[in-house]
Amino acid sequence: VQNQVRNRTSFHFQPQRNWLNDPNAPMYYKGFYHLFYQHNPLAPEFNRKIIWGHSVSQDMVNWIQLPPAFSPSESYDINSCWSGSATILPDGKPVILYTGIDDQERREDRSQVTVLAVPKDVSDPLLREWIKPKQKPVMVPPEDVLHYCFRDPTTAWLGPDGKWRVLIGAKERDTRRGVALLYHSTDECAQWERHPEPLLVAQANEMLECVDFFPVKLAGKEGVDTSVNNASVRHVLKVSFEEQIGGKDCYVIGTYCSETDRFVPDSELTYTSADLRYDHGWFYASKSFFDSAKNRRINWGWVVETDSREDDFEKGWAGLLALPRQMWLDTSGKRLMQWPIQEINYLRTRHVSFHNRQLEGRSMFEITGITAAQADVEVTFDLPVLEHNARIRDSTHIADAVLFNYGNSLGCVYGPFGLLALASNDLSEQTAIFFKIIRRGNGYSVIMGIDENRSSLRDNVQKIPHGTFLDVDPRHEKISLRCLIDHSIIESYGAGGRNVITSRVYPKLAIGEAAKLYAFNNGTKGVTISSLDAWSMRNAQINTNAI
Ligand code: DQQ
Repeated sequence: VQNQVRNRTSFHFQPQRNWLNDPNAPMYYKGFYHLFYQHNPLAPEFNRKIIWGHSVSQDMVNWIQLPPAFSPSESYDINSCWSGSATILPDGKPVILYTGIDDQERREDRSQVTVLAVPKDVSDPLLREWIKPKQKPVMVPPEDVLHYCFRDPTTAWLGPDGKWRVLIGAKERDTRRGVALLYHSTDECAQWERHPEPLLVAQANEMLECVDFFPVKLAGKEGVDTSVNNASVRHVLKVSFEEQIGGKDCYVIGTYCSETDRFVPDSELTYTSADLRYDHGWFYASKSFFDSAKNRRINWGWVVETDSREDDFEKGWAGLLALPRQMWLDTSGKRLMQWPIQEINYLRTRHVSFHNRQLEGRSMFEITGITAAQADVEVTFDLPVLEHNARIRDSTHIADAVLFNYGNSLGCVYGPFGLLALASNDLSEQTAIFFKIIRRGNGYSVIMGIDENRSSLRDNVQKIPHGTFLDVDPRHEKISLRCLIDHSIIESYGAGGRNVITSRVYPKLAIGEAAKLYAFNNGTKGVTISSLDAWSMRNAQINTNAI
């Protein structure tokens, strides 16, 4: 029943109704995963009284909705409770630091401050009630940063000197540079003192939103607690910066010295397409946490609606979270890997599978036997020996927009090939998740893209091609793809999670049982599907039950 509501998802996290944006303070506590989120409970749009929604789960797949954790109540947060993070103290008690918007009359005068919150009853595994124990904020914007650009405290970590550290994203008043300010606390997050040096100074006039900072192991998929720092880890610093359309979660990998509190990234953030990104589609304001129950680092990100405000009011909801993704360092050490947590597989039901099927040039076939609007698909493509062929395009002369546009690449040799998801009977609606091979320099590169252009017959929906270079060498590796299709969202993981693209689409015809799935090849050369496994996905219980 749930997914019959227009374009509503069936296994992605969202409140029952109205508005959601950033995920906040994910944590594991006494057998439960807790997830908080920026929420307007009154309408499917962002407003000036954002509260913290709160849900709990035992598997991060099915969620129970609890009463909101924080609402504006004090002079320091009366105009919204904005984003923040949780920290588990050594005695096991959690604390939360979040952003309060204070009580100044005029919007431009309002300050962003840091608020401390603690559970009322730590013996309650559901942490139903939270209190704000302080009469005043624990941090206010310093003189040299803009009072309206000082927000989103990270999870705190403990240094070898016994002091806690936390980062706040800010923008300098004079230079307008984005900075990640570092603070120290000697008393378990209740009082904070600014460290003279920011951990990161961005060479751009961008406010750094929702900064995240955490260690990753040099080898293996295991995660570590945020306070771990030794020779077996590196550190990741992620910033979210807004753009005209949507926003980007970009990151750098580097070395963090706890003694000097210096972070030396391997590369600089450039604020261009050269930066490492968690996701090349719609994915913003993400936040990770260490899951101590299963020793892994998990990241949650917000996926915005890209239909119109009118559509959101008609639907009665707006905003969802991408599936929780486990993150670890790639064996190259140069990027993170991401993969939906294994618990998502519990939703898999009806299964179809085949091996070694030829996908001729300019051909397509339907993948039947599953619910194509609600599916998990894993496919691996095997390429023929690449011939030196002048018609393999050379990317250096082509702008990104063309490069990643599937409609413009019909003349290619190797690709575009891939999946057509959420396709209508007459193919007037379809979303292509595709690969194509181009010649670049002396070698070959694989482009992974998603083209939303034909995803919906509706107007007033943003339809954008997304794409990136897939980090594989097509002469030596097969090309694998996993797509999680859920009515109005498609999450695509290339090469086992080296590159990810999340897309929003709002089909009018390709809904429910009418939606179809195809494998296609628009290139002139054939490719082989060495394996394809597709499953129908069950509905998850997402906040359908409230306590
Ligand atoms: N959303 C929050 C802010 C944050 C922004 C407000 C990022 O705290 O900077 O809802 O999406």
